[in-house]
Amino acid sequence: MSTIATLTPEIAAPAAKDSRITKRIALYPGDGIGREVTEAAVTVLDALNAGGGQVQLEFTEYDWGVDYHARTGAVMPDDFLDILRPFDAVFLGAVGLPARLPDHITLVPLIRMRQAFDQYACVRPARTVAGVPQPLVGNRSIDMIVLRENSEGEYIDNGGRFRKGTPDEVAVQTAVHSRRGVERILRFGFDLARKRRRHLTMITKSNAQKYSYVLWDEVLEQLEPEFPDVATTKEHIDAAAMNFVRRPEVFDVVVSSNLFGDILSDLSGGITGGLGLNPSANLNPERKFPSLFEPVHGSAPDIAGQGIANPVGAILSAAMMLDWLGAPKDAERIRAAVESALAAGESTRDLGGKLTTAEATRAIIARL
Ligand code: GGG
Repeated sequence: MSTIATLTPEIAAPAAKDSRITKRIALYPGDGIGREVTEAAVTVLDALNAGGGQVQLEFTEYDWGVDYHARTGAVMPDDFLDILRPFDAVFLGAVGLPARLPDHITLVPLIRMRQAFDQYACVRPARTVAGVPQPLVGNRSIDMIVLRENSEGEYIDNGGRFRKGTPDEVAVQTAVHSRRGVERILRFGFDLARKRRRHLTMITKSNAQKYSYVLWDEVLEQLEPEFPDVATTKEHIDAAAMNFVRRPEVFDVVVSSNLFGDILSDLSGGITGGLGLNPSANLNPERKFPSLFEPVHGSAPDIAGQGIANPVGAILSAAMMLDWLGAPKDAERIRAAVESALAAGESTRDLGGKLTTAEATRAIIARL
């Protein structure tokens, strides 16, 4: 069984040259278990800082989300993008508490951030971890990255509702796939594949969506000669969903549109043992804007406030952030500590363990 010790060195920047350079991080814990797992990730980062990590981290926390909405009438301030722009990175927990506010309202800052900061490459690794059972697929060796186009596609805010509330109501929501957008995410995918097993699978539904996904097919075909050392496969989303379960070990880099990547990355978490494990990075590869790091999971209102949320997805997202900020050794220390704790069965209930969020976090810190 493979380990997670080298989960995402693919996105690592060269190590920071100046010793202990300071990086400013905006913390947006959000709602539900987002707050609990963010606290866990910051506790781990503080422990690294205290022991003299490669970079010094300075956190500023923003209390945006459902409670902020209850106080102010908005989920976040109007100028939230201006507030975030100067930071080196943004670290998010989770958003949404549908019993108190519709999810399409709480999700707005996340989607706007990804688009305004051109975080077009959403990197979502999923890998088998020693000590973690895989109830959905049995003991399979999985090591894939779901690379989600994150700036356009189905998440563009373009549409409307007509004859609202009448039996004749019609809702229209348009997806936008630009040649530039498709090309840059595929190039990013090819580059990632070159650092891994040199296989790229592109997921579309080009048999049924004959404009948008046929464009994806054509752009892939156009790029293939530039990357002769990378093997490519095309799959439709329905077949890919089945193959993630049937033969997950064949996938290396999986590139897809915004919506399909969102769905497939949850599934990739499920097959490796649970979504609580999975980290993600929303990257602006040109580094003109801050990138955003968050666990793949949501706010899990059913277990929020009980202190039992799995902190691993958030802690591994913090490791991805360190990779991106030029502290790959610190990132590796975190991944090794997580791996060692999980292998020893020191995990939360969702993974079959007995630990609380705080205990699981302490177990990881003890192994740093
Ligand atoms: N951890 C981030 C979070 O709260 N995700 C919930 C969610 O539904 N996100 C939608 C998306 O990633 O597009």
